[in-house]
Amino acid sequence: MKAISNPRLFIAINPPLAVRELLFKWQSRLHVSGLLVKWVEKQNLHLTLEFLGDTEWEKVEGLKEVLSKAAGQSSAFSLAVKGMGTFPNLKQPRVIWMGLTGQLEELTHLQRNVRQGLTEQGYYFDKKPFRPHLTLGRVRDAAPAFDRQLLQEVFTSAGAIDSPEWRVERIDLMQSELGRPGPRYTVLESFPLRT
Ligand code: 2AM
Repeated sequence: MKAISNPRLFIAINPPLAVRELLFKWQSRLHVSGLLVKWVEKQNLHLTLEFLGDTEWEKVEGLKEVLSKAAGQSSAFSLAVKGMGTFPNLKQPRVIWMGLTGQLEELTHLQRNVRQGLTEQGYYFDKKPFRPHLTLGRVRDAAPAFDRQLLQEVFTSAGAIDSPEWRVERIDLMQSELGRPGPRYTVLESFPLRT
């Protein structure tokens, strides 16, 4: 039975377990940084293409059509994890993320197709450029005591890694249910890219 309240939705690329294991290892290198971080759980690590937020159930079928079309207009591509950083900056880190390398143009093309399809359906997004990343954690309290040098060192070594590529062959419409101890993400439907 469908829940009555509006689902909170986003569109994501979910990397395979081997990639999530790698991200998890990098998370653990920052555990001694002194930052108080809510780390993203291993099963939840993902790349967000678009965040939709609360969406009426009645709109979900239309949304699926848009996503199916956008995915079908994009070819499968390869990505690998590389680099680490913080939003908005290293001085006041709020989000700790890992970056990507590989076929980034294809990724950007896919994200543009998704956004365009959604915009045509009346969804609105702010104009911030797409900065593909995999969020590792969100800083709860940027205590002045955190070890910025350690952070910088870990970021530098993450910039030099040679991680295995994975093939992105689908995008997922995700539901996020907020709760304690953290959010629960469910794949509502997957949409294959052109292979
Ligand atoms: P992220 O990709 O930087 O982690 C699900 O909540 C996902 O949607 C998160 O991973 C999050 O960002 C992304 N997102 C983007 N805008 C958001 C917002 N206003 N509220 C919550 N999540 C948002």
